[in-house]
Amino acid sequence: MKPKSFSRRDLFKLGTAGAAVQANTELQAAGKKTGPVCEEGGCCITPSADFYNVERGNPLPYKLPIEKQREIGMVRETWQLEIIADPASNSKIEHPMMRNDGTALTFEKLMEIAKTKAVSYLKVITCNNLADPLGHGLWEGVPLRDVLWLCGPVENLRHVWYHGHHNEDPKQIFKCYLPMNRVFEDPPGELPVMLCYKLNGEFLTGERGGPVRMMVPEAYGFKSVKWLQRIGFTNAHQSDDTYANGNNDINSWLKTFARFGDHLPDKLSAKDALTLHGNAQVGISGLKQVQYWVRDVNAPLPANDPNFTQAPWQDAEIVPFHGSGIAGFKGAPLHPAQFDPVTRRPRQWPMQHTLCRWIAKPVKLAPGKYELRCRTIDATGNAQPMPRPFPKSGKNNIQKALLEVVA
Ligand SMILES: Nc1nc2c(c(=O)[nH]1)N[C@H]1C(S)=C(S)[C@@H](COP(=O)(O)O)O[C@H]1N2
Ligand SMILES: [Mo]
Repeated sequence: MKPKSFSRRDLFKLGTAGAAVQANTELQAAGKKTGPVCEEGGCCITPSADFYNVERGNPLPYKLPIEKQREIGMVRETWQLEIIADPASNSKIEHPMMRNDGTALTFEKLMEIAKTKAVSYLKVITCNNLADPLGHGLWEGVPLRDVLWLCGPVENLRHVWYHGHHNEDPKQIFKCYLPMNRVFEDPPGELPVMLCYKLNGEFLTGERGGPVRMMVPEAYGFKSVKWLQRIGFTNAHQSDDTYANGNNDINSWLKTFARFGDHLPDKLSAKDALTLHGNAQVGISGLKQVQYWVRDVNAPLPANDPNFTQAPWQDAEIVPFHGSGIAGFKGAPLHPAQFDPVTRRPRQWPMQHTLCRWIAKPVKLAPGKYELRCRTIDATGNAQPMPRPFPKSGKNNIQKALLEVVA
């Protein structure tokens, strides 16, 4: 079966009925007006409330009465994080952080650690089951390892698992695993996994996963667990994420792909120029070029070429970074893997794990019907959807939009 592509407009129209059809019933995108918003600079910053939410929970913890939220630790004043050795494993740690003896990590203690350890980085959140990114911004937190070291890890440690608040209902748990090695060491140039408490300079809202959520820079959204409550050291050698149910490739890192922006016309006068534009997600393999292809529907399609590699693609421009997008983040502890500490500008643009803008030169088209497509070429030369076209490791199909040009 061909993977179905959902544009943002489709999502909006489908609402809850469509989400059920899509068999990804946790999708709660309906009711949101915008997704990733692009500013003048080449950097897109999505205001916290404009993200699309992908969330499980009945009731959703951040929608509970404030008294209840206080009781369950959904506000900063009462939030607590437990870090334990998994009782189902033989992991050894010397100083577990527990609620029942008052050693759990509080927000106050986290802020104390943040004074010397805080980092922030740009990152896009994308669900591996959805075609469009959910939002992009500057996230701030403390590297997870700096907190885990305080627990005195000793031996038999192959993974950590973690989960969020889930109404104490095992059926609602949202759980993820990370290899210990990924948490304790970042490959050169890579960003740390972090306990995240801010987005775009503001403390996380409950809707965005606050008081504290996990943030895994190179991973799809499901690894970035919201309403974080408990972490366990385990000697398990396999990951058993909640998302493993549902045939998802839970080890996938972010793919590179282009999408058309909002407000793409489906009808246009031949007198008016068409300016194609959109976002590109920069995955693990980087981004070299964004391209587009305008095809008259009556022109023959290239034969035996499902990824249209032989089509007359044209280059669009990747909008350079101007810095306006992070103008409000003056005090942010920008991570040196992404930002030059002196100039406070990105070391390169576009950057891995982020969203950038692209724009094409205006074109005038004769009356007729057209198919519009866009694609990326990654930094290693692979044209989308290669090298990993498999949808359960993240959707990177080539997007198609229809346009009618009238006289
Ligand atoms: N506790 C919890 N965390 C969660 C989820 C969830 O349902 N519960 N959904 C995950 C999934 S599948 C995605 S794609 C991202 C979406 O993040 P967002 O809602 O901030 O856009 O959150 C992840 N974290
Ligand atoms: Mo997701």
